[in-house]
Amino acid sequence: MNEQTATVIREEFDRNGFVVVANLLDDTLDLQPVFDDYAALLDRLTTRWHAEGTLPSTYGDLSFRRRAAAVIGQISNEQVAHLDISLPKVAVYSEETPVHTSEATFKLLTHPRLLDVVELLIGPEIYSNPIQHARIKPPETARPAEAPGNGYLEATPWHQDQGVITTDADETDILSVWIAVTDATEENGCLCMIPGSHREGLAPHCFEIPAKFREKFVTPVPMKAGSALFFHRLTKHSSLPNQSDDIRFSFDLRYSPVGMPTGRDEFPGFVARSRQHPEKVLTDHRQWTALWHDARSHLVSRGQMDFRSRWRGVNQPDCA
Ligand SMILES: O=C(O)CCC(=O)C(=O)O
Ligand SMILES: [Fe+2]
Repeated sequence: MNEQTATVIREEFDRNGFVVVANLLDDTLDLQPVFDDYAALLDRLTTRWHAEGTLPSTYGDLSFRRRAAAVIGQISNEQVAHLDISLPKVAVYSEETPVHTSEATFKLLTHPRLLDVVELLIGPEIYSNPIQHARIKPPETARPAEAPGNGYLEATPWHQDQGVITTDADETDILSVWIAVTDATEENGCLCMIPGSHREGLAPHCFEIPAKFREKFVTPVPMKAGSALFFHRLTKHSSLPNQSDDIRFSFDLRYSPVGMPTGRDEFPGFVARSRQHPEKVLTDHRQWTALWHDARSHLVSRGQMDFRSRWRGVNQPDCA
């Protein structure tokens, strides 16, 4: 990245609280392996769910995108968790609680061009923060009316990412990175941001940030596949419903400076880049998988979990 591009990215991020970097990832080299990985995962899952009787068909004759739309439209929240790159937040863990870690996704998380932009915004000591998700949003029309609500599949309410972490990490400079794996459009549920809202402090979160804390200009942020959106932990954002007939596939990742609280202590992160201690950088996706499996075993041994929202007991007048 040349100095001029770096300056433009930094200035836009400082001014608006977010910046889109187009063409960061390559269709063939970076995104296709992710599609292949998820196609194989979906194939394994549908075979199993069909055999177990929780899915009427394997939808095996459909393309990955059609198949994902048909399947994800009708499965339970517990089943959706099999597609995520984080453990779910649940009350009780078992060794079977799903988390999908693969070489393809690890390469995305540690992509040098992505980390170059992260370095520009939070410095060269970069920790891959475990607050991360893969979201394959099916068309709204593929979801039966009685389908259980699931935040990963629907329009996302207005929030700030700092509003969903634990308070011990409030001083951590957590950067959010949203990667478009398919094109994200206003029709299929792209993100919406409020420019400059990262300078307004943390707003109360009820079901979402109340309207009076976001009476500002809202910008939808359509993105081409392979682009990435970098945003501040205080930038107010939401996403639109998927009203197309195709999936909207994205990853949202977080990075924070090495050595700072991550805001989700129970889950594992890793050093993604370090100038001070290059020997501590994790480079093998199998080690990443092992970190999640170890964290899961630890959670199993802890018994009942209580992931309390920081907004429990929030000031009622703000939520009225
Ligand atoms: O992808 C979405 O719909 C919401 C993403 C989001 O809130 C985030 O990346 O922080
Ligand atoms: Fe968010």
